[in-house]
Amino acid sequence: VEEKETVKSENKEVLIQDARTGLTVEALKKAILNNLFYVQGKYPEIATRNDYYMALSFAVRDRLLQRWTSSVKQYLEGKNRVVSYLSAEYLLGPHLANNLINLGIYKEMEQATQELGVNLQWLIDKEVEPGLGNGGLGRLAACYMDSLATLEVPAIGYGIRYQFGIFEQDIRDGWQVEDTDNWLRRGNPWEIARRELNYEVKLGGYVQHYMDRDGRYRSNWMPELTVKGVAYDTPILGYKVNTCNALRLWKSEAPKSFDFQSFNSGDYNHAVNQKIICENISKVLYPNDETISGKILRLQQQYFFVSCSLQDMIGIHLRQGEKIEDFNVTFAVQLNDTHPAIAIAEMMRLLLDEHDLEWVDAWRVTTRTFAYTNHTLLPEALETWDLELFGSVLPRHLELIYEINKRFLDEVTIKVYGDHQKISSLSIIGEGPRKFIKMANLACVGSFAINGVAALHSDLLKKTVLKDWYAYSPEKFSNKTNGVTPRRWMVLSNPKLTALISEKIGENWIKHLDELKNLEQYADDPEFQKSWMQVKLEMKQELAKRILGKTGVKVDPESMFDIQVKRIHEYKRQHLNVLHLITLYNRLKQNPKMDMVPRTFIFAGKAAPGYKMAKLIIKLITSVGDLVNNDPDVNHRLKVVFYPNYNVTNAQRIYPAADLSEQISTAGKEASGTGNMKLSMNGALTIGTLDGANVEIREVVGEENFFLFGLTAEEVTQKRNEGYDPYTYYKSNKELKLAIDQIASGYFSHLDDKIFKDLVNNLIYHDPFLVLADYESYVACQDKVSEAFRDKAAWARMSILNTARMGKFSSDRSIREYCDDIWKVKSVPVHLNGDS
Ligand code: B1N
Repeated sequence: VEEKETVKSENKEVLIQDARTGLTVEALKKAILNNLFYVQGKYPEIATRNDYYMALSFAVRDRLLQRWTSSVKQYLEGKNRVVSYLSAEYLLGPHLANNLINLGIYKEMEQATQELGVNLQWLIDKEVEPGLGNGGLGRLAACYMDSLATLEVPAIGYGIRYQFGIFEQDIRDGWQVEDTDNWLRRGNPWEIARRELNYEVKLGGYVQHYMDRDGRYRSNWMPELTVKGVAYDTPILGYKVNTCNALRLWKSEAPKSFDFQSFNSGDYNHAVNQKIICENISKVLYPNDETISGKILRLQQQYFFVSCSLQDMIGIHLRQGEKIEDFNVTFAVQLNDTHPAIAIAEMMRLLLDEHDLEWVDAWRVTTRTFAYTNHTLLPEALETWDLELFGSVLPRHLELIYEINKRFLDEVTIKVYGDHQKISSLSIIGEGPRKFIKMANLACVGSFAINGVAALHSDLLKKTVLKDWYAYSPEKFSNKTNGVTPRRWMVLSNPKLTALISEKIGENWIKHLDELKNLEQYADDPEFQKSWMQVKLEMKQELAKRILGKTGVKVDPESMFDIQVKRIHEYKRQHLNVLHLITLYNRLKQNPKMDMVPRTFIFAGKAAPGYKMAKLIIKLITSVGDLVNNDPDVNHRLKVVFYPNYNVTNAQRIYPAADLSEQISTAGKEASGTGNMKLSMNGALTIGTLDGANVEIREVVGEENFFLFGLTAEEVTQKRNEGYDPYTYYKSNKELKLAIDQIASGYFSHLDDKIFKDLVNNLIYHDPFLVLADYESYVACQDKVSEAFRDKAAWARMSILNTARMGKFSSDRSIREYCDDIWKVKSVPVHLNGDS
């Protein structure tokens, strides 16, 4: 199988093909059989589905590695500036199909597997996705890795190789039940363990100070525990380019020395316990989205991966023969929210304590290295650490933060003379009954750039949470509106739409999403409209099948698929959606003969396991569903589905089937949203508030193609300041009152009037997210949506225009902006080794 053959390929860059690199059907078939035999140890007749999946994946991986080694070689030769993306979360989704697409061999592989008597889709569906993230923030990191590689930018993503990712969600008796996500159970063909690439990370203990022979103050951190971080690399290939970057995730282990010391002295228990403590650090992802837990283990996780990553970067930099003072020339390091913000103190520690720089020099390097992205305005998501707890884990960093803060506040005091309020708001250390460390402030002092993730969000940052920072250093601030990769979210998840689009305007749009605008000319073409809606119908039929299989609910693919899929959170207002649903139900009950546009309400999303109200909202959705789905008066005109275990795999199946995209957060609360972009790209129309990136989506698709409702961010603030009273809304709107009274009385819960009590009371007496204030406007807007859905041609036109105008929301555009404005990096085209 190893013999080489020279082939003439369409892709001129591939000159030599063999069973490990060839892209032809023959080469792929050989590779699969080869792997089945030599890697899985099976012959075809006894190979399992998993054996085939593994054999196929290794065949693909070989081809990635060929591009990877070429990329590394190219990068090292050219001494190119490298982007380093630090993120505690990467929500990658399954690799196999995505890699086939980016390699440009999907069709070839389909044929190869078919000739071997197995079905490619069947193998693709076998993959367990790495759920190493909670939601939008983790998924954004994954989209950005795809775009960096596609734009041929030298980059490394750093993070944590959680042994258990985000929990799997099961629905039992209408409630969310969590199950551990043992994603590594059958092995992971997409990673390469780099056992030799490991670093030690200290934790706890105390710091000794002394003066060395040169009269220099020295610090010696005597840790309570030392853990080892081992690198696991996942290749990330760009779309139809040779650039293949690394996602380097750290696994925590016990350093060898520990085992031996205790083992030799006979304390076997101690040795085993130490091992467990060390391994626990990368054991499990914290399942909270937008809330902080303040737990020691989470701080240890953050420091662990940041320290490994910085040590790794410094190693790479020095091995290139560069001076430590020039670190910031080699690397631009992006902090994905404050989760890795400890990097600023760790960089200082490494430069001062390990590389002997003076404070000013170390600070200069540090503040030219880091840039910080803020992802939320929610106060409960702003990370702080109890100072004592912080000092018990990172005693040296606490000293360094004091010093950073002291020098900074000296500067501030001169500038803002006498304004104590300002000084204390800029301080990294918060004062209260207990002192605390403000990670956002650490990130702001230590970074040369600060950005928000949508225009409105960046604007509100400057006016609210980072107001004093903006006044202090306005030059650091900019906006970088989020984007999503069209490779995964269109080409991979919606092949039929992709084919239809490409048939009309060619394939260039996949890399240059702005070219989708060439579709506009077909928006009024009845033939095209028909094909467009036919694809939508087929995707709805497929989803309907899955819904029936997973939930037992039979839905009508001709009905409007009204979709809200995202984490369950009060600010995202899934309960507002439910109130509308109940309202439609009541209208039907009161007038069963009325002519109503049939709707299928589809919800999906996980609730943080400790978030009571979010879990109650899930129970509300399923309870209303149980009643509505089986009411003969409704006669199938309304259906309610809670699609369990929302993740990347399921998202790929849901987006293409959406008619209506629900983006109904309280204005000013959703930093950007990215599901809104994916749904619109797939031809869904949006009903939404002026929040996050909705504002910009509406701007580009046109207000006539977007269903707008609700208070603006400014009106929300104003209403609160005036003393918002939800009860008056409840009392004065009949349909609203009826819906709420029904929930309260147990109408949807077999007359149990206690179960939703907290939810109802919260709504009518507090309503922190102004659900009741927006209800009327929302329902009126939904009525317009229903009317619009009756006119099939007009709807098709709006749907086509939505897709056609979404070019801006490619993550390629976002990454290009980061590269030009913040990182100052250029692309470096990669040639395959052995190629000229
Ligand atoms: O980041 C996404 C945005 O599109 C969303 O609007 C935003 O909600 C999301 C603590 C977070 N912000 N903050 C988080 C996640 C985990 C955690 O432990 C906060 N996620 C977002 C991408 O910009």
